[in-house]
Amino acid sequence: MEKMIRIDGIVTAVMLSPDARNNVYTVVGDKILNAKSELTLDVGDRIACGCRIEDSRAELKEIEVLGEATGKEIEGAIAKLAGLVDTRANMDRVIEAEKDKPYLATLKRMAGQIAKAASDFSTAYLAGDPIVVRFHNDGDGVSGAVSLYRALAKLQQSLVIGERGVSWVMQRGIEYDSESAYADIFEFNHYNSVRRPLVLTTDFGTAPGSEGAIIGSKAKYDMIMLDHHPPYDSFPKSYTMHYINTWENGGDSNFTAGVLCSLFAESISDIHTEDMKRASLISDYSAFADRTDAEGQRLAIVLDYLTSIAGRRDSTIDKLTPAYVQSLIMDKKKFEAAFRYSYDTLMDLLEIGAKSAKRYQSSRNMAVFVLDFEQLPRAESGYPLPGRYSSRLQEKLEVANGERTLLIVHYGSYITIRLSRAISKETGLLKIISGIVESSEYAESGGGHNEAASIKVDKDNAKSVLNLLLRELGCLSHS
Ligand SMILES: [Mn+2]
Repeated sequence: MEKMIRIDGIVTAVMLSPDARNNVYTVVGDKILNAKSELTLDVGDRIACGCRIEDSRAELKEIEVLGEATGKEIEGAIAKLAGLVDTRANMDRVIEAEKDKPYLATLKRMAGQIAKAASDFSTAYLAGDPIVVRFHNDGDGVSGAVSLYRALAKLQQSLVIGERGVSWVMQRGIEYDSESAYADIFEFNHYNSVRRPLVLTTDFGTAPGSEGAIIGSKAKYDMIMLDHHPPYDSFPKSYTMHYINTWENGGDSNFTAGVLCSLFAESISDIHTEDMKRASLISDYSAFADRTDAEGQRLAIVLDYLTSIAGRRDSTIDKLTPAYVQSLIMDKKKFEAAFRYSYDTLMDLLEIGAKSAKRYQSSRNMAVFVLDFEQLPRAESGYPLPGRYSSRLQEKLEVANGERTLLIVHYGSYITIRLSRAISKETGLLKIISGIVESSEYAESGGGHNEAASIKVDKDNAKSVLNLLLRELGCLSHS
């Protein structure tokens, strides 16, 4: 269906194309549209024109350039956009809907901050500001991204004519490092806009390795960071536009980034995100997770699988986007196939792992298991990744051997350790690890938390560090 509308407005952004005829302009006036143009326009132009709309495509016609918009006129147009999405009212609705959740108190403390950040984000979306969204490459990271994708799709549908682009990037690793910043600046070079570009991160970034890039961002673009990893005093959050962390609001890591980003998304649009919240809690081993929720378990396994294989050699998924995940969820047959493959692979490998792990008796009255991850038969796809596999295997071993169970998995230059909450305090894993890193020349670094941590070792001398660790855990000989 083709139709023609009239619009008077300001060109607030342009997504540049090698062929200028394919540039996409964002025009903000009594309507908001993203359209190609038969004339090359400049950001800040005030125009009156027609717009031909066909399906999701739009093109500006019969353009009259009325002059350059003043700073005041631009400000006025942007202020109007900010009034279109009432994130505070949406947040009130969210709080009501979440009133039985165990994390309600933390949510209430963050509500104002989330609503403000969501308002700035939706305004940026409507104004055509260049946007990059980076999500951590696990079930928790991608679930938040899917919720945000749903919120933007709804915003687009109700307020915007012609689609605008958002760049979605799956982040390997926990740092917003200089490589990420460089890629974002490169992406922003494809745009001109009256306002600053924006980067949103979810489920990573609170780390010393992010500091340089975050401080550097201040001169060029804005950042919104959503995280649930423990913050520390010298973290340069004042360089971001919004830094929202559950730990700073009476919560901890059990309040997942997937839940946080879903709440953020719901304060932009009235959408359903319950499935994503539940999957994120399960996938991140949150104490708030309902592990009897079969649908949530299935989704968590598939999200974990997709984020494990995407972008790897021989992978069928080159670049994982929330649009892809959403379409997979909607396609029952394809979802079932992905679930079957990932579930069967995982169960087989857990079975083998549980059988081949060596069991040690410890003087600390616990069962200690050691597994060489590289002994497992594994697919080229790289699924499952060793860290997440270790968490799953620990769960399985706890079921069979009780809560006083500890698991060590080693592969290449890493030794990773998992243990139950029941014995984490008395074990003091982080203290043991820092002692080892100090005393052994083969242990390079270590960290994590008291239920899950790892040591980076010299690959050729991993055995020596492993033996040191076993001795610290009170294991002398294996039974
Ligand atoms: Mn997480």
